[in-house]
Amino acid sequence: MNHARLREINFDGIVGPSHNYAGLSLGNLAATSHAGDISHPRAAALQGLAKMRANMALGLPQGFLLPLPRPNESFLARLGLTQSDAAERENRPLVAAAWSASAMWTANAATVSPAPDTADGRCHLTPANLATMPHRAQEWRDTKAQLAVAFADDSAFALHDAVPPFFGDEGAANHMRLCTEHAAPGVEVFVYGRPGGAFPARQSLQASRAVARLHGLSPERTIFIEQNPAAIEAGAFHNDVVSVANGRVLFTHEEAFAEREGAYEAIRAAFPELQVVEVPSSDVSLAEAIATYLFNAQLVTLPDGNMALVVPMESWNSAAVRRFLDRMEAGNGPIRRVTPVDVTQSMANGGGPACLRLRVACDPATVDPRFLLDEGKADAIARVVERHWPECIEPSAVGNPALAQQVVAARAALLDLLDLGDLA
Ligand code: SUG
Repeated sequence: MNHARLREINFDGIVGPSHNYAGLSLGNLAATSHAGDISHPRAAALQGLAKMRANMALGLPQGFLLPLPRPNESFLARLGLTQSDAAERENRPLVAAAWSASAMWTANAATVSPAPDTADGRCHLTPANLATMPHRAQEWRDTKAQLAVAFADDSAFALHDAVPPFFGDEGAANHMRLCTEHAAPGVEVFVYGRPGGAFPARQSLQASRAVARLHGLSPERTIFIEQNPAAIEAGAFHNDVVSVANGRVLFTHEEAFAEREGAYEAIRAAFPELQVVEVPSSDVSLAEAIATYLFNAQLVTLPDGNMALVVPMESWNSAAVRRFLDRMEAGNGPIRRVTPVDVTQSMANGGGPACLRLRVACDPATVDPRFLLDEGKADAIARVVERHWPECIEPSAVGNPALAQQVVAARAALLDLLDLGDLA
């Protein structure tokens, strides 16, 4: 099979009109510390679009995925609730779950194994069951429906069901791929958490193994490594909060993995070309890395072959992180360029630049073009967002029928614009 046309496309989640701060994710310190804040869905969606445009300006292909239908009435109905039950304090988190715009973090939409890695030579996608958090566990069927439209070409793609929910799976956020080039077979690294700590370990080893089997990955090029329990304890609820990979490079915090040396050795044994760019705790503490989301950056290969790191403003504005980044840019390592982006609305819920995108290495011609972005489409989406997305949402407004109507109408206007009414 000839994979010469493969390119990495980042599919960013368009931030949905119900974006709010309900504090639903135990162990996600940003989200729990912003619980009850007033959110700004319109600004959030425009920040997301600006990030997509900045990546296109770097010469990178860009796609997007849609917000899921919210509020999710059938989720509430199955719990014996209606919107007005938000008035009762104990029901509020469940009603807020039905309103959550959490599908914006498409790094949790699915695990993706590009065609050169799989037994049948197709790109395999498994939607993540997101079983650990109730507000996220409702996502995967609608996500799958959307992936089925975007990647409908079954000579190029294979789309699976999520793995059964007793095995928590968080998708690409706990998965990394190393390769010399996209067209060549890569080494896929699954990072799981050991349960039993103060915060949930969302990714189970069983789920990672199931995804690897479903995708037909070769055992010699598949690695399972354990996340450092201390990192989960410190708020790294996904591995992509403490490390990111691209091409031959693993950019990681010193404390990301349970057995640091063992992890590097295992990867190197399967992928001798590995280049580790490790940030020592003495330069950036684990707490600072998590607070600033330095590793929740997009590590991308530019058209000239150099790598750039797209970091959140919170990293850029941290003195310790900035010192490290300045040194890295001036050095002779593989990452020579750093660009900051403002995604503060998403960051306040624990979602940085890397959470907002799902990487799919594929032939762009095999993707439904309705999911691919260009400047004209970005302008048109921005106009719909400016016109329909709520300016702000107060926590007490979650459950409000008029706001619910606005949220439903806003998504419908977006689907209409993009000719994606089949996903209504
Ligand atoms: O699952 N936050 C998301 C953030 C996901 C970040 N994704 C990656 N690291 N890839 C989560 O914890 C907060 C929603 C709220 O509390 O209202 C939330 O779901």
